[in-house]
Amino acid sequence: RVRAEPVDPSLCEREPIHVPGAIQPHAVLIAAEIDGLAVVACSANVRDALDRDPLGLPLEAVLGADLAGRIRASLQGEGIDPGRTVRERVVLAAGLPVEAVAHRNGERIVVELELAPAHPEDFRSASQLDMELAIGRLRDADSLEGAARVAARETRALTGFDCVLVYRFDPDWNGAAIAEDKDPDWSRSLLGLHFPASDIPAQARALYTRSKSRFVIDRDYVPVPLVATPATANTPVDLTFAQSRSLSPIHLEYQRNLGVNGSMSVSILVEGRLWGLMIGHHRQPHYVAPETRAAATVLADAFAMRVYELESRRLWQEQQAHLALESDLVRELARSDDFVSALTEQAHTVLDLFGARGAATVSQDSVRSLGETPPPDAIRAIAGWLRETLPADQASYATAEFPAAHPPSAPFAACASGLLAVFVDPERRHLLLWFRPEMPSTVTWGGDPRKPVLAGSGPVAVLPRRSFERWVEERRGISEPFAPWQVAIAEALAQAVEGVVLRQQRKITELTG
Ligand code: BLA
Repeated sequence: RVRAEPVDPSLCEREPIHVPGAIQPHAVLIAAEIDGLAVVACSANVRDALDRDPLGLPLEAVLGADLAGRIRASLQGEGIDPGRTVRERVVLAAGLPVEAVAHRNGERIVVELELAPAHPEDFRSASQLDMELAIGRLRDADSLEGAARVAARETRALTGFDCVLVYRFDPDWNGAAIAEDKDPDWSRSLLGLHFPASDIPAQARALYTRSKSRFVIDRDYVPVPLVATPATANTPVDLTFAQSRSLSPIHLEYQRNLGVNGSMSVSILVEGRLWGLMIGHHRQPHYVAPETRAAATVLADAFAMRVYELESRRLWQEQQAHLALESDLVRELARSDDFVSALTEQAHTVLDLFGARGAATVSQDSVRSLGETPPPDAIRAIAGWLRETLPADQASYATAEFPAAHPPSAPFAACASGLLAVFVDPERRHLLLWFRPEMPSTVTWGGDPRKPVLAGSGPVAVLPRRSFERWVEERRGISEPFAPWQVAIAEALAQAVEGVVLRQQRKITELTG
């Protein structure tokens, strides 16, 4: 039934997960027009919560004048942010207590009525004190790793999942589980494993940047379709912000393969960018009460702020240290006629910059190198290649995969997988180079990342891979990347060097002329 060859992963990105046309069965959903508040769509299970068919009726008639009035007051009008919500516990005409959550999305108001489950797991919801303590512990954590461990532990204590992971995206949207807190009885561990970008495709990441959490109570639920009035049947209800949105069947299959039933993912947004996810896994169906779900997103937010603090502090310290080094070198340059000796023979040298393990200066054809670098001939060849290939208006070059860019340098991958180079003068006679070694990099993936997708038959056209066996990839010829601020410092230093070169030239002209 399943063909085993890989299928174009962009298939995954085409699934319109914001308009699945269905919700999870623990809720009832009603969508109304923003203007008249007439109900234009509802989930097929409305009778679980309401005593009448709401299609075509005004929201007042369905939810009562009080609740409809409050929804009108908060969500109607200009300039309301999409996703803004009104949340209330109400008793509907049918006599059932429900949690009502209404939000605005474009020209519609979406109301979700959540019924308490018949047999909720006995899980106490978080008190304010619990939250204060948890946030305090996050604040006390002094490293990113430490804060991630605290976040996983506190989120698990709060939500009761068998396992909570902190999942961090890399710049290419692959990700890794950087912290894990789990039930010791569950032998499976995903800590440290990497997963390819296609496991969480682009449209899902975009949705998770706008809407912060997803909870699945029971993976094997039967989705409840939405039904619409004939007039609106062609404009599907956008469920981007709906808590009961039915998740992609491909992803539910993925969770089946992972041995996960009840689940959660809460967005970790740092400076508006999706930095990672707080992922919850349960081997059984798992109900998390609405207020606890809200508390979990507050914790994820607190963690995100701590991440921002720790990362900015680390970056600031690193940059300060570099600026101090740079000004030492510039001071040496200012009192020198020979930029090579100013940069390579004093107390501080170019090798102290950028965590490089090798550095070199090229002045005309003469090479001076420090630390672990390719031999002088190879450096001359690199300089020649840079002179030829860099566009005239580009003074600097940085890569973390130099052997791929310049195959003749492949034999030197051990010391020169990363290269940062900057020209000193417009004529490109002189340049400065920094080398970074190959990362000692075996990446352990949770499954073979080259085979993410299988073509399926039946209702699901593509299927996620089925194996999460550790799959070790050896990466060759890749270094830690150079950061843009490091390139900027290299360029500034090259400008100071240009001053020395010009001074030197003037002296030579004076002497000879
Ligand atoms: C969504 N994929 C997701 C989500 C996670 C992952 C966390 C968020 C949804 C949720 O709340 O559960 C992936 N889960 C992981 C990873 C770990 C984990 C990496 O526990 C590791 C610790 N997925 C595939 C392939 C496709 C795919 C091949 O593997 C496409 C063909 C699709 N994943 C996919 C889609 C979604 C998704 C479409 C969106 C689900 C939704 O929100 O509707």
